[in-house]
Amino acid sequence: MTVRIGVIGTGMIGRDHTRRIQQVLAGAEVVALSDYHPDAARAVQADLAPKARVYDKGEDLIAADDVDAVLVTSTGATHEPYVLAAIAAGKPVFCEKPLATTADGAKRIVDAEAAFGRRLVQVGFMRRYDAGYVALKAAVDNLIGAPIMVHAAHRNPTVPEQYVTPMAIHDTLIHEIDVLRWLLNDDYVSARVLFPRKAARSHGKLRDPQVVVLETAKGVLIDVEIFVNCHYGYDIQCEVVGEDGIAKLPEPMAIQTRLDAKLQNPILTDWKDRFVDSYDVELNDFIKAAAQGTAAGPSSWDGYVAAINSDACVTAQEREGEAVAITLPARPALYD
Ligand code: NAD
Ligand code: ISE
Repeated sequence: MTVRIGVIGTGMIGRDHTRRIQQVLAGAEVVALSDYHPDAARAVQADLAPKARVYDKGEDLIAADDVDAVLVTSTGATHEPYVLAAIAAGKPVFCEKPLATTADGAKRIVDAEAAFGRRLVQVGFMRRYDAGYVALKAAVDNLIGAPIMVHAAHRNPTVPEQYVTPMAIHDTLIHEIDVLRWLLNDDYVSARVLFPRKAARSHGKLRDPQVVVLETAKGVLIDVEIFVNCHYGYDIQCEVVGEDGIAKLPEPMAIQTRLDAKLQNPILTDWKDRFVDSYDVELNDFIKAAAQGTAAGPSSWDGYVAAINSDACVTAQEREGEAVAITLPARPALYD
C-alpha cells in the first residue's frame, strides 16, 4: 500500500520531509500540501510534488478523502488544532516538535487520542532514531552500570533576533528533555537553570548560554549546556557516567585530515546535516505504522511530558538558581 500523505506547513522542515517522502523513502507519496502562505506550498509542489493538490486550509487537507495520513510541520503554535483534527478524522499524524506550545494543549491531544482508543500520533523527536543515540542507549543499558550523572551540550552557531530566552527551552532543550528520559528510562523530578555571564554574541532579548540541571526520579543528575550563539558549529554532546564506566555519544562521521602540520576534524554547522539519517528513519517508521492505520515511536504522551518539563524549565529560568519541582499525571493505559 502507498500511504497518501498531506503536509501542512511547507517551510524549512516541511519541505525537507516532503523531499524525503518523494525522493528517499518507499511506501508513501505526498498528495496534498498546505501552508498559511499558499505560495510556499505551491513552491514545494513545483519543486518536489507536482501531482499534489494545494489546499488553502489545513483542515480541508485533513478531511480530503485521498489523504490517508498527515504531517504537521507548521509553526509550533499551530500544531494543536491540526493534530486534534487529524485524530477526529481517525488519520495517523506525524507532528513536529513541540506537540503543543502549552502542557494544557498537549493534554487535550493525549485525551483525544486516548478517547479514540488507538495510537495515531507520532511526535518528531528524531534523536531516538539516531544511530549514535541508539548505540549510547545500548551502552547505558548493558555496559556501564547504573547511570549516576549525564553531561550534555546543545550548541548552535547562531540564532536570529526573534529567538528569545524561553525558546532555548521550548525550541532547543526540548530535544534533550525527550531523548535523555528515553536514554535513562527515567523521569525528571526537578529543574534548575543557571546563567553564566552573557556571551558577547548573544543579542538583546536572549540570555545565552545557560545551564539546565535536571534531577531524575532515580537520582541521576543531568547538566545540559545550551549555547545557541557558540559561533564555531552545531555541536551535540552527551556523556553518561555510570557505576562502572562512562559512555559518550559518538561524533558524526567525518574525514580527519593531516595537513599543513595540523590534525583536523571538521565540525558540522547545520542541524539538518547532523540528524539527516534519523529524520529518514523516523519518517520511515511513521509510514510503516500509518499503512496499518496507527502510529509508533515518540507518542503524544511523550510530547505532553516534554511540554510539562519545558514549562518547569522556563519557570526555573525565571527563578534563576532555584529548583522547580516536576510532577507528572498518571499515564493513560494507551501509552503503557
Ligand atoms: P518555518 O518557519 O521554516 O516553516 C513553518 C511554516 O509554517 C511556514 O511556511 C509558515 O508559513 C507555515 N505556517 C504558519 N502558520 C501556519 C498555519 N496556521 N497553517 C499552515 N501553515 C502555517 O519553520 P521550520 O523550521 O520548518 O519549523 C517548523 C516546525 O518544525 C516547528 O515546530 C519547529 O520547532 C520544528 N522543527 C523541528 C526540527 C527537528 O529537528 N525536529 C528542526 C526544525 C524545525
Ligand atoms: C531547531 O528547531 C531544531 O529542532 C533542531 O533540531 C535544534 O537543534 C535547534 O536548536 C532548533 O532551533
